[in-house]
Amino acid sequence: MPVNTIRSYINGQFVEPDSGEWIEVFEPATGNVYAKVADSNRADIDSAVEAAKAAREEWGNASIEHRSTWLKRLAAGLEHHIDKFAKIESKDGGKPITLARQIEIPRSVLNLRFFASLIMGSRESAHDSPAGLNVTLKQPWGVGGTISPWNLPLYLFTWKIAPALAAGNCVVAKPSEITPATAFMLAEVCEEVGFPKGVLNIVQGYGPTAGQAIVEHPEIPAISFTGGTATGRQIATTAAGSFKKVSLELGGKNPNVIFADCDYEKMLATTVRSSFQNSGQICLCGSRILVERSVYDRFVDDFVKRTKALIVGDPAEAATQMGAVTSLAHKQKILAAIEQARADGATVAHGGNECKPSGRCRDGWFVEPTILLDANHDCPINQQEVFGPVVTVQSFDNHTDAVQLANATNYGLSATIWTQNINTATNMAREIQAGVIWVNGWLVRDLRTPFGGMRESGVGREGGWDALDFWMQSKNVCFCS
Ligand code: TXE
Repeated sequence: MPVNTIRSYINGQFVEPDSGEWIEVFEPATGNVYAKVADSNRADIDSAVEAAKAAREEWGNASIEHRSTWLKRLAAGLEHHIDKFAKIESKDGGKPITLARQIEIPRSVLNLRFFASLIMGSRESAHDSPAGLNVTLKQPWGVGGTISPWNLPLYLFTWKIAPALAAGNCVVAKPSEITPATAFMLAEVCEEVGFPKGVLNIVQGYGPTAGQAIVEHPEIPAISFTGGTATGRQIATTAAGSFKKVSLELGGKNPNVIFADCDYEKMLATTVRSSFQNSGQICLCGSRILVERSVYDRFVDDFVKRTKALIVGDPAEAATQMGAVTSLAHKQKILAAIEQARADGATVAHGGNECKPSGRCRDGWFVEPTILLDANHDCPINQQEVFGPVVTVQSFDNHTDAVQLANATNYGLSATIWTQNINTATNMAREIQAGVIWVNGWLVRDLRTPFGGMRESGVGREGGWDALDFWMQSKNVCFCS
């Protein structure tokens, strides 16, 4: 599977872009171009929609066993190449190979298997009354559009296509132009296993061209998007005009609330992960750490020590714990956010600069894991998503204070609460405005649970039945007495 010319996959064929143009693909750890990806336009999206329309009847009307079996075959094909996928995911996104191999690619396999299994338990409902018998059918939309980001490329790509396909839709899927490689490799797996043509079409390209063409296409009634809040707003606005159904999973500025009575060791180890895993480029990272005043000094000392010990460097090395950030533009955005925070009065307890690992990564895009103190709760560093290895630490005095700080942004994706007091945990969980809350842990995911944000963190929920429901529309049939 050499990855250097990344074409789109439409109707079971690898195709060159209509424009004849290509986009450079960089390896973030070295700053070098290593591949080119198709710069697709509206004509390519039109072809993909035509292919999906031609396949939708057979796929949508097929038995659930049929669809489930194909998804499981795709999962098995992906699993067979798991090491290659992990290697390329690490190269494409700058993430540690261990993270790709142990978490992200296995989770991509699981996404396909999970929805292949869940659909087998699907059920429709009936309501009987003297006036008639109502049967509610769940039918696929036909053609679905998915648009996924660069931070967890295959993980989020499969998280979207799996429920859409399981529910009986044919899909036009656009991965991020920044990390297109593993979606392309999945297309190769489709070919290898003989996945039905036209059911999954993967169109590569930029957001404002290929992505926007998906959102505007009159024959795509439902769209699932994960990405930045500004892009989500634009998609929602465009889609509203034609009453499309949208699922939007957007940014976060998640609080990590630490009470003095917590299991300190577990909290400390987890907080290092929830701050810096994947260089902080996970929408669920806890970027605002709120600490009860009585343990604030102790926490800052210990947290800085643990963060200093993180191994930052070549993502291809098994020991590396933090790799590069995903693009040069993103590195500059992160560094600018740190500079702004300094100007706003924040002090740097650790990091704050780009870093230059030696050897092959000396020109790569790396940012030190950064801990900022003394930043006011309403300044940009505590209000805007940085999406990099940057956290702030603030203190609070009591429960009320903690809730106020936790809710003091426009986001509402996730939160973590560290305490051994069940009443504190229960009340905080009730009062914090976030769609996903962990008590004494982080990133513990059960795929059956609803996943998504409140406020500017999104619209709708993914995961389990919520995802399958999104990809189907209800039709009630009344057999009148
Ligand atoms: O994401 P975009 P960007 C946040 C994070 C980051 C910021 C910007 O804060 O710094 O967003 O990142 C496609 N119509 N998150 O600009 O643009 C694009 O091609 C249709 C949080 O890189 O949102 C890609 O496939 N599609 C986040 C996808 O949208 C469009 C993950 C995401 O890119 C489009 C990523 C358009 N007009 C960034 N414009 C999370 N929630 O996990 C772009 N795209």
